[in-house]
Amino acid sequence: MKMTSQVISALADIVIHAQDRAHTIPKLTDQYPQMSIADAYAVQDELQRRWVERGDRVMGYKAGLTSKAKMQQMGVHVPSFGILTNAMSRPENGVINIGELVHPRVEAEIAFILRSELRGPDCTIEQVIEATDFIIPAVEVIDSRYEKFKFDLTSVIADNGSSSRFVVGGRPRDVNDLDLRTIGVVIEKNGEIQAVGASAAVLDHPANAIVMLVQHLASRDQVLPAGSFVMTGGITEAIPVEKGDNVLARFQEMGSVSFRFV
Ligand code: OOG
Ligand code: MG
Repeated sequence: MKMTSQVISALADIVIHAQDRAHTIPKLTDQYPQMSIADAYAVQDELQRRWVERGDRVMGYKAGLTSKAKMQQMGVHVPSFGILTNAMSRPENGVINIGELVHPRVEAEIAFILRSELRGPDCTIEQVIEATDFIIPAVEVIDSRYEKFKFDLTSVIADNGSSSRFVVGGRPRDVNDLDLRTIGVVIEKNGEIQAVGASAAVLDHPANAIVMLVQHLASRDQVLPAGSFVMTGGITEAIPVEKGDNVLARFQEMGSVSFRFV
């Protein structure tokens, strides 16, 4: 049975409170085992409504759980999608206040900026490439609000895919100038290598994450608007961070992204 709008709204209250005050909550499916994926995306809609109401701007979307490393790390084997707002964005070479977060982890991702709209259940990778204005390196800071960073697909979707912060850096590149399957990435913490990977880890080609996102939006009668910023998912497993950590992600032929936790 579909959850009522009252229940969806109550769940959005719980999630937004945990996100804003940086505290953990039990998995929503502990209390609502019947919650469906559609219900979880309805909670996201409600989160978005509240963010816009308080003046935040939607910048685009994130795909998550799109690489085997991430799926294995989290024990969830289906990609999820979430909403990104300007309030989550932090400048390159800046600082992120760890006191505002629960148990953050960092992920190196390739982000796409779209020049034109994408729509429909039949969206192809060629259409994604055609619609892309440029790609740029990004580091996502994920921060599940669930205890011990443990969840199921439904719960993580309702928590907006663990989104908390993201930092864009490096240099923008034309999609036609690079082989998007072989972009190497190295994640360092305090000068020590934590993980290495190549972009094919994301669904063979990171643009496939956008194909899946467009299909997902089509199933909800939505489109991916022109100008959208989309993060395609962590290439390697996510790296836990602590106060004082310096994060540096180096992307082959795309420059690097760095910042510090204070
Ligand atoms: C879910 C979000 C995953 C990614 O890039 O795979 C994600 C999580 O692991 O908390 O953002
Ligand atoms: Mg991510």
